[in-house]
Amino acid sequence: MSPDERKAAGQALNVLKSEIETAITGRLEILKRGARAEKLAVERIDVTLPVDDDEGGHIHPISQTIEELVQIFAEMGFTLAEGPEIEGDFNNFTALNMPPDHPARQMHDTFYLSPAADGSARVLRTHTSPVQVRTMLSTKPPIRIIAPGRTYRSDYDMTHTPMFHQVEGLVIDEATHMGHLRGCLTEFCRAFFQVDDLPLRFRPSFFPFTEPSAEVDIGCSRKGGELKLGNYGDWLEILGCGMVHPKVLEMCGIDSTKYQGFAFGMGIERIAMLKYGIPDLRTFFESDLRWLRHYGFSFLDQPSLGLGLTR
Ligand code: 2NL
Repeated sequence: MSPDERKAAGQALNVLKSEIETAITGRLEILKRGARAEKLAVERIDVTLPVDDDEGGHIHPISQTIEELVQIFAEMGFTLAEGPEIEGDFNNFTALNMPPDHPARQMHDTFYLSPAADGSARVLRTHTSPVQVRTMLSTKPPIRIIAPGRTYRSDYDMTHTPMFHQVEGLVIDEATHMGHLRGCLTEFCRAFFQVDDLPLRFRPSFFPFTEPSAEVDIGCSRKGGELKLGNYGDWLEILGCGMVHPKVLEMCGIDSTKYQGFAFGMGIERIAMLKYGIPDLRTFFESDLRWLRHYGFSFLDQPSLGLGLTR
């Protein structure tokens, strides 16, 4: 083309190019809008449809109780910690001030598994303490954790099942003391059992992993054969606790001259039975659908046990 022809053709081609671009952009926009409308139509949920939660599944009382516990402690600043159900001898016993010949080991009715490759014993954890041991070994204080989960002991009668649930808590800082322990557990028990003036009584006790140690009772009444929680003069044991033993801190890599803290443990079935009036422990694990429909919770039920803290 001559330079003049080239100029005219170039201009015409540029116009054509921008027309094509506009057409493509316009078409793309229409296609996108169409795809979005189609996606929305497919994903549409009719929230006005009735939910039949009587025929469907239910939340097991243990799951509900764990969710409630976690919510209450989370509002107090605790973090959820979990660990394996198969544990080593060190994490389950030795680190908790129970050396191989310690008499307390026999009381645990431990399920032993085949030993690990290095010959050390492997067990089904007899409490959730090894979760705290793992946390202390892997993180620096301050520590504030709550560890709910399955635990195992070779025991089966009216009040024992070989698998049961426990929740333990651990707080480690430079100046954590028994006053903090008392306040924390009082707040928890009142929020969990929903009794504002629930009294707590701390009785001296013994655990190899805490010093001093205490067992905690909550106020109750047994008048007329009916158990009621509150300030009625009678007492019911509910949990164990204490200041973490310096030997436990040292075995878990924490300087016991700089740090101290408290720990506590309780049985989840026990507090669930108390709160929800479930009379027989063994029914928890029978998978009886009538029992589950009666004591189970709707998936629409949110644990609503906040402490009402505004912080
Ligand atoms: C109970 C008593 C308790 C603990 C558990 C604990 C854990 C670590 C260090 C020190 Cl890692 N203590 N746990 C302490 C006192 C009592 O449980 O009656 N449980 C059902």
